[in-house]
Amino acid sequence: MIFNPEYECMEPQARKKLQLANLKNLVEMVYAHVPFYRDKLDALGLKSRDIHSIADIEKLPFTTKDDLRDNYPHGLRACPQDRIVEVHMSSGTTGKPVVDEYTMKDIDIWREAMSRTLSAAGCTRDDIVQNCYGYGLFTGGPGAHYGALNIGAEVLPMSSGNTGRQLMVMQDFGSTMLCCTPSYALYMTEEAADAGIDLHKLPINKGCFGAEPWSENMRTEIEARYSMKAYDIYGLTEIIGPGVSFECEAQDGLHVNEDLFYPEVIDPATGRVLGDGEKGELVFTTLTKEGTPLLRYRTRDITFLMREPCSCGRTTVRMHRLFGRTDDMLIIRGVNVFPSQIEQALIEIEGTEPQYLIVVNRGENHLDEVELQVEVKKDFFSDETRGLEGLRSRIESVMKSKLQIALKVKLVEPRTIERSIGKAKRVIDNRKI
Ligand code: DLL
Repeated sequence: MIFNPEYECMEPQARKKLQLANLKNLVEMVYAHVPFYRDKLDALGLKSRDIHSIADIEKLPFTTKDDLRDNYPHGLRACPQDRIVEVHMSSGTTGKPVVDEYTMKDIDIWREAMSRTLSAAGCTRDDIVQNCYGYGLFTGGPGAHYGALNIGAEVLPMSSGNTGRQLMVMQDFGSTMLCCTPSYALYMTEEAADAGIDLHKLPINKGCFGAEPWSENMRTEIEARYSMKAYDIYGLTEIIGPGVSFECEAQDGLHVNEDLFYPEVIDPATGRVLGDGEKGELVFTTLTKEGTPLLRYRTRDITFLMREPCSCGRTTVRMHRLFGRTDDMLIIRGVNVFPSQIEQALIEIEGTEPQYLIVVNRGENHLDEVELQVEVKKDFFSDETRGLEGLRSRIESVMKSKLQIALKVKLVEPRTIERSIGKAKRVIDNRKI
């Protein structure tokens, strides 16, 4: 179902006009209220009157994740604090998270974007939506919640984890739609099999899965194990959360809510804007946001844009499902983990060398498993086993508290991890997705 045909099926020229008007407003607003942007625009000698067409967006400066961190927590806010009604965050390299601050209008934008997203997957007011994205600072839970409420569906705000209870509720309440990470959706099928629950007999028939990379193979598995249609949904905290783009029934690329979030794809090395079909780094400009609006935010996600008409009737540009990221961020069970965070934590632990290797596997239960191999200092290694065991569990608990994920630590002898004269290889990602 198309939630908002007026905007989703808009004639492309009319949409361009709307985007241009909103872009000019945006430039004016950030110039007036965000010193960071005022300085950048002044350095380029740019004002909103210099924007004559949407293509002129190329004149504007990029915003990077580092810019967000440097301006943590409120430096990019474009309105007074008393207009902010909600805040979300996601973790990052230096321990400082990236922050999105929402006004009530921003929440309305998000609700609209997620209503379109869930509707495209077939959600209506008759549905019972089991929302197992995490609720809290993570955007997944609240984003799906707002969208489902707005459609008039019944929401089960489960949050993530407690699989036994998830399965009980799924049976007892007759959930018809599932929202969670794709790896968790698969994990639940294993637990269901162990508990003798036949998912095919349950009313669940569709799901919106995202927040981490997944593949067509994984979609096929999910669809078969639940007897459902599985849709890809994309988003990121900095731009709004989930709902930036979504699949429709054609499942042929993700429709971008481009009246709200203007997409470009650039060459990550040069910053040059690439043409449709050319693979590069995805960049978004928030055209209508008020709390923390962003100009040309570099997502580090890799994809290309498609403008061929879609059989669903929406006229919005589509992005191919993600190919990966330009940086080294790992997404482990939906949580963003940077190798440098691990490095930083290790430096603080006595007895270890800052030499490590992260090995990521997707276990038989479809959940990501991380083994962290850590080199132990020479004098420490000759110590008795009890000391080593203590060190191992200390590292595990430090990592758990810093990264919010559990990983297995394996202590290795000094100088066993391969050295490199160029970039060190810190990650072996064996996940076949
Ligand atoms: O993961 C928002 C979200 C919640 C999206 C629920 C979909 C569903 P962050 O935690 O800020 O926000 O992480 C954003 O996750 O830049 C991508 O690298 C990755 N990502 C998000 N959706 C997908 C997807 C949420 N469908 C980062 N496929 C993004 C692959 C995805 N990667």
